[in-house]
Amino acid sequence: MTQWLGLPPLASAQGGQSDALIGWTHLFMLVLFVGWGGFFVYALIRFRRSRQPVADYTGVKSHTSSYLEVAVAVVEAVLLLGFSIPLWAARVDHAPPANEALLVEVTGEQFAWNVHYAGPDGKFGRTDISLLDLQSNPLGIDRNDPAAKDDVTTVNQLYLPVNKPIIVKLRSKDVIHSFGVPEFRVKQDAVPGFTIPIHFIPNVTTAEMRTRTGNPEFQYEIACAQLCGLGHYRMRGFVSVKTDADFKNWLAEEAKTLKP
Ligand SMILES: [Cu+2]
Repeated sequence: MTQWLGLPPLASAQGGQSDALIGWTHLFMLVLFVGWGGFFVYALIRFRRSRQPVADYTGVKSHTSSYLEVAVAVVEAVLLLGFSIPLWAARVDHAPPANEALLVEVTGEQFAWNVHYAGPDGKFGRTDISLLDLQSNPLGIDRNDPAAKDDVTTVNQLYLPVNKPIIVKLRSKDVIHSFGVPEFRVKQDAVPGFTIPIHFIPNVTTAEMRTRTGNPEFQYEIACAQLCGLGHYRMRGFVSVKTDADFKNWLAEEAKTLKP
C-alpha cells in the first residue's frame, strides 16, 4: 500500500511499522473522505429546494448519523490507542542493550552535524567546553584523556554498519535542530540542554540502495527538519551504510590518522 503514497525507499528494520501505520491512516481517511463526500452529495440532492420548498422544523429523526459518528470516533480511537501510541512507545522506550549496539553522538549546530565515535576502544573521551574550537575541535574533545585518543569525529558524515542496532545520542549546541533520515523513518529534534537517544537498525547498505534505485549517486541524507536559522537550507549531512567489515576498517583507518 505504501508504494502508492510515494514514500522514500525503506532502509531500516523498524521502519516497516511506521509505514504500516501511515498506510492504515491513509486507508481510513480515504474511507472517511469517500463516506463524507458521498453524504454531502446525497444531502445536496435529497434536500434540494425543489423537493424541500419549506424548511422542516424537526429535521432528521433517524439516529443513523449519530451511530456513524460514533463508529468514526471508535475507529480513530483504535488507531490512536491501538496503533500509534504503542508504536511511539516502542520507538521511544525499547532501546537495544548498549553492548549490542553502536553508540554514536551527533551534535547539531548552526549549520552542521558533528559526529563523534568512541573509536576502537569503545570509550568516549572527555569533552570540555573550554577546549571547544569551531574550526579545529568543534566538540571540545580533550585529546589528553586516554579514552579520547582514538575518538573519531566527522562533520556531516555519519558512517554506520548495516544490520546493527544504532543508538544516536542527539544534542544541540545552539538552537533546536532535527535529525531526519527519511529512508530510516527516523526524525527527532535535537534540543539544547538535552541528550536525546534514538535507535534504529539500518538494513540496506548505500551500495545496495544504489543498485536498487538505479541511481549510482544515491546517498542517505540527514536533513535538518527544523527551521534553525538563515543557513538551515545547507544543514545537510550524509549517512553511509557500510558492511560491518567495511565499517570497522573505516573506523580503524580514521583512528590511525589521529595525531598521537
Ligand atoms: Cu538545523
